[in-house]
Amino acid sequence: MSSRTIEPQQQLERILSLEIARVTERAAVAAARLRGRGNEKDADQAAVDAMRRELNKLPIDGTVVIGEGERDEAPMLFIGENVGSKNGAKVDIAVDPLEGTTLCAKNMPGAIATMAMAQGGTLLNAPDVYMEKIAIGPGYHPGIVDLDAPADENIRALAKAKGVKPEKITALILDRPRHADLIAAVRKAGAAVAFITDGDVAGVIHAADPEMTGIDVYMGIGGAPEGVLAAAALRCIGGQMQGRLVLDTEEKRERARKMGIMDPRKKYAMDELVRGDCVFAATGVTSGSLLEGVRFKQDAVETETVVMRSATGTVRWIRAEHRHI
Ligand code: VTB
Repeated sequence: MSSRTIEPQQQLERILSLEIARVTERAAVAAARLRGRGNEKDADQAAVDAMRRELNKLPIDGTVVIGEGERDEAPMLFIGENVGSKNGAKVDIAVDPLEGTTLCAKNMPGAIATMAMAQGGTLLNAPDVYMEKIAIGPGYHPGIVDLDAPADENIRALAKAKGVKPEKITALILDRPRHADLIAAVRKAGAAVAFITDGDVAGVIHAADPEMTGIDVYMGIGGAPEGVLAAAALRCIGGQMQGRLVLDTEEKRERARKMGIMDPRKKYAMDELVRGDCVFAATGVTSGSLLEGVRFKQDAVETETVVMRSATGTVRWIRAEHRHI
């Protein structure tokens, strides 16, 4: 570990990288109280309320660029909402207070509370539409997989770069009917498919550590907000990702235009989804392969959080015991 000189501008971000853990912890605990109740809306609302309360305590002048929806349909943490104490650095905020509302409502593995923060104006302002995504972990030459290449070609290229047969490659894909052709192509190329029912922020993160997770590549169409959050995480831990918004109606293209997206077919590289240094945090709501869920004990509540920082690539796993929550 080398000693580094820390620029004043990085100092705040450095401190905030631990502060944001508190934000996702609070959201996770609030959502976890409603695990397994079959009520996605209430669990989401609880997470949103808790996250917003905590965010407003941070010494930042924050703008929500990825949030709960566009202003008129989301009462809180809407896109454009100003958060924080307002006397601090101008930052962009991406939030998903409860990523995997269904997972939480059904008490299934993998629900998380997550957020990312970056310098003002550096996170893609994406509307809540779908995004085509492909992501792989670190250690590969840039561009060895491409969103526009056929899936079988990507699998073969990845296998070759890894020095293995395609049979040794596993692609993680959201289990949706829209992915039938993709799944067939991946399998035809010889690779295996692992499914998730929800939660593709964690899905993309899995691709960054194939030795641990057995996942080599994340492929398919998920939410655009989740895409920006995943890109923030990947920017911290290393890897490659591309995304393209699915703007298949004039109404969606118009919404995107209002957010400054003029080319509806643009393929975004990871560093266009997140254009500068960022911090990312996620806390488990239900236990999954990335994080343990919230544990309610007799006199304490336990959480597990991962916090990442792109400036240094530091990844911290924080196991917290909360006694007054
Ligand atoms: C994915 C998944 C999310 O939305 O982004 C998915 O990661 C995409 O939407 O957890 P569909 O469910 O319509 O396929 C979520 O499931 C959140 O709603």
